[in-house]
Amino acid sequence: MTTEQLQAHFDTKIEADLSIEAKDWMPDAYRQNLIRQINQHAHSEIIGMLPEANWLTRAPTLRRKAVLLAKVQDEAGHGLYLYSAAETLGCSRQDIYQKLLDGKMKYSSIFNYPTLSWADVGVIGWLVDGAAIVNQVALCRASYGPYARAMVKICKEESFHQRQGYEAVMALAKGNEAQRAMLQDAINRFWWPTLMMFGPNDSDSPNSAQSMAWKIKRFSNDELRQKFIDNTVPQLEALGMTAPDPALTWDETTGHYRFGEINWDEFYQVLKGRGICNHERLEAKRRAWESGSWVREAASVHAKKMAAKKQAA
Ligand code: BYC
Repeated sequence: MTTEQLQAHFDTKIEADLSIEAKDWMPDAYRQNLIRQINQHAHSEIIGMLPEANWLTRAPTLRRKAVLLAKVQDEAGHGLYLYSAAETLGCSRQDIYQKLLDGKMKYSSIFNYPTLSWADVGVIGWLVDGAAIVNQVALCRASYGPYARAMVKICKEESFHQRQGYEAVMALAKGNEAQRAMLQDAINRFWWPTLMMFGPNDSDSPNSAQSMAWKIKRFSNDELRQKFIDNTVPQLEALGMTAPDPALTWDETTGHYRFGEINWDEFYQVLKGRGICNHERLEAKRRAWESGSWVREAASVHAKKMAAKKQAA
C-alpha cells in the first residue's frame, strides 16, 4: 500500500473508533505523541511514589501503614504497565528513563510539592488520585490499544486509592480541632496544584487539538478540570472543609461550579524545574538508579549466560 492508502486506512479506523495496535501502520507524529504522553505518564507514576513514601515510616497505625505500602507499590506497577505500553511503540525504556534523570522529560507537576503532614497523604489519595481517575477514565478509550488497556487496570486500582484517601481524610474531619486544622491546611496547599494536573487551559494547550482529533484524548483539559471540581466540591462540603478559592460558587444556570483563576505562572515555573521539590525528586531517582546498577549488571550477565546455554543446546 502507498503511504496515502495507509494514512486513509488509519483515518478510517480512528473515525470508526477502532483501536490502533502496535503492529498497525500509524503516522509518525501519532507515534511520537504517544511516546511523549505515555512515558510522561509512566514517569509521573514512578516519581509520584516519593511524596507518599515519605510517610511510610510515620503512618499513625499499622493498618494505615499496610494500606499506604500497598498503594505506593501499586504506583510502581502503574509505571511498569505504562513503560511497557510505550515500548510497543518502539522506544527504549533505558533511553526514556535516562531522559527523565537528565531532566529532559516531564512528569506531573503535582509531585513537586512536599508532603508536610500525615493529612497530606489522605489529601493526595482523595484529590490527586481523584483527579487522576477523572483524566484516566477518559484514557481507557484512547485510540491506541496498549495504552487504553493499561488504563483499565490502572483505573481500578486508582479508584481504591481515592477511597482510601477519602477514608483517611474523613477520620481527620471527625477528629479534634488540631486534626481538622491539619486537614484544612493540607487541602489549602494541594487544591490549586491538583487543578493544575489537568494541564493548561484549552486555549494554551498546544497538543490538545491534534490529540483529540486522533482520539488519544477524549475530553479537553478544561472539560476534565470542570468535571473534577463538580465531583469534588460536594465531597469537600461533606467533610465540613473549604477550598482556598473565594470565587468557588455553584452556578445554577450552567449546572457547574465556577472557580477562580489558576496561577499559571506557578505551573510553568514548576514545569521548568523550579518547583519546591523538583531537585529533590530527581536526585532521589538518580540515587536509586545508581544504587541499583549491580542488580542490572547481574541480570544482564544472567541473561547472556542463559542465551549462550540455549545456543549451545
Ligand atoms: N505536569 O498541550 P498540553 C498519579 C505539559 S500520576 C507536567 O495540554 P497534553 C499518581 C504537557 O506534557 C497521573 N507537565 O499537553 C501517581 C505539555 O508539554 P510537552 C499522571 C504538564 O499532553 C502516584 C505541555 O505541558 N497522569 O495519578 O495534551 C501517586 C502542554 O500541555 C502538565 C497523567 O500523566 C502537568 N500537570 O495534556 C498518586 C495523565 N500538564 O510534552 C497519583 C496522562 C501539561 O509538549 N497525560 N503538561 O513538552 C495526559 O492526560 C496529558 O498528557 C495531560 C496534558 C492532560 C497531562
